[in-house]
Formats: sequence, C-alpha cells, structure tokens
Amino acid sequence: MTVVLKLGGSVVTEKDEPETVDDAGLAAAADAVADADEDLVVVHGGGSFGHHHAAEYGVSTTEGTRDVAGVDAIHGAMKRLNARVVASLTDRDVPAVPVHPFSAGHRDADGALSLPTGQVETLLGEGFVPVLHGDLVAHEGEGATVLSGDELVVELAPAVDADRVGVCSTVPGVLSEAGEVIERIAAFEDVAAALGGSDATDVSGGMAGKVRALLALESPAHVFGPDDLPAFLAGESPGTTVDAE
Ligand code: IP8
Repeated sequence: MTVVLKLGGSVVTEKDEPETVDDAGLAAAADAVADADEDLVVVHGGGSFGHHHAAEYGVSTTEGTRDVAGVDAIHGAMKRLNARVVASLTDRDVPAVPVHPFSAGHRDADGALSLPTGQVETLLGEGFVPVLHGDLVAHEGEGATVLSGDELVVELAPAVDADRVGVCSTVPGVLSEAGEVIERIAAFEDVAAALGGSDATDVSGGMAGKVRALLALESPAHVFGPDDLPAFLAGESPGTTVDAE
C-alpha cells in the first residue's frame, strides 16, 4: 500500500511562536509513522516556520516576491523545519529523506503548477520515505509564490499511484455546521453550506478548497486529527472520508 500523508503545520509546530517546533506533536507523529508498514510519502505544512515569514513578506500562493531576503527567510525556514521532521523520523529508524520543492517546481503565468515527481517515485521505489514540505516555487510574472502542502498532496497522490491519502490537522475531520465530524463526503454540494462557499479554487484556501481538491483525486482521502494518525496508518478510516466514488 502506498500512502501520501500530510502533516499539517499546526500538528508539528507551535503555530503562534515563530519557528518553534511542537516537540510533543512531532514526536507523536513520528512515532506513528515509525510504526507504519506502508510505503509512505510525507508532506508537512509550514506552521510557524513558513507562514510567519510569508506573512512578513506579503507572499501567498498568488502574490509573489522578488526579494531574495524574503525567499531566503521563507524557504530557509521551511528547510529548517523539514530538517527537524526528517531528523525525528530518522531517529526512529524511518528511512526519511528531504525533498525541497523550490528546487524542482514552477508555476506558469496563469498560476498552474508543474512539479516533477520522478525523484519522489524513484526514492519511494528504492525504499526511502520522501519528506516534502510546503515551500516557495518559481512563478512566472510573480517572482516566487507559496506552494502549499495541500497542493503537493494533490500532485503526488496520482504520481505515486497512492492507495490512500491522509490529511492530519488539528481538527478531528471536516466539521458540519453543528460542529460534528462529517463521516463521508462524496460530492462538494453535500457540504458546500457547512464549508462556507463553493468557489474556493485555491487549495490553501481553507477546508472548502481542501475538500474540493481531495474529491478530485482517484484515491480516497481521510481528514483527521493527530490522535487518529495511528488508526489511519493502520488502515482504518478515522475522521472524514473524502471519496467521490
Ligand atoms: O502550511 C505553506 O504550506 P502549508 C508553506 O501546507 C509556506 O499551506 C512556505 C508558508
């Protein structure tokens, strides 16, 4: 089984403290990954590393920067977080290796993303656990813009022919208007009201964008909280299952 797992930035960092790892959160996630038997690709978000600097330099997935200091701050912070995530995995004998998207991908003038995935596929085939991260990406006409971990998941899942996709964030699933976890989503219309808006095409644009992007995947996706990560990696379907079939 091949699994693409996104660890939200809020799971592995202290969101309100610049460049601060949530040691307990990262350790718990790394323990769960170390116990898993699947072929894994891990993607992590920016949390208080990338987002802190991206806000400072006014950079988003659509608004770019040509300021090298901004690129260094944002990409540098993400590499530092990535090194911490990789180290916590290799400490547990997971064959984790870093893959930095800024060195590989680009967006065209319309914002469409091109991301080579051959290195991830090959690393996976060779028994490694590639660990990618939200990053910056070269963007025609904008300089460099943010590339979110969610976008990476959407690119990687078909590329590695993933059997399952997991999105682990600090919420226990996609929540209804009453605040309850929705068990299954098969069409965006079913949840458009609860998610507030159906025109979110930016995949980093909150839960609506996330659900839309996950519905477009061939593989079933599961959105769950950190406590459910071991269950997801054991093959269970905690939280919300997003599956268009
Ligand atoms: O937390 C964003 O990744 P995300 C990464 O998955 C940066 O949206 C550089 C802010």
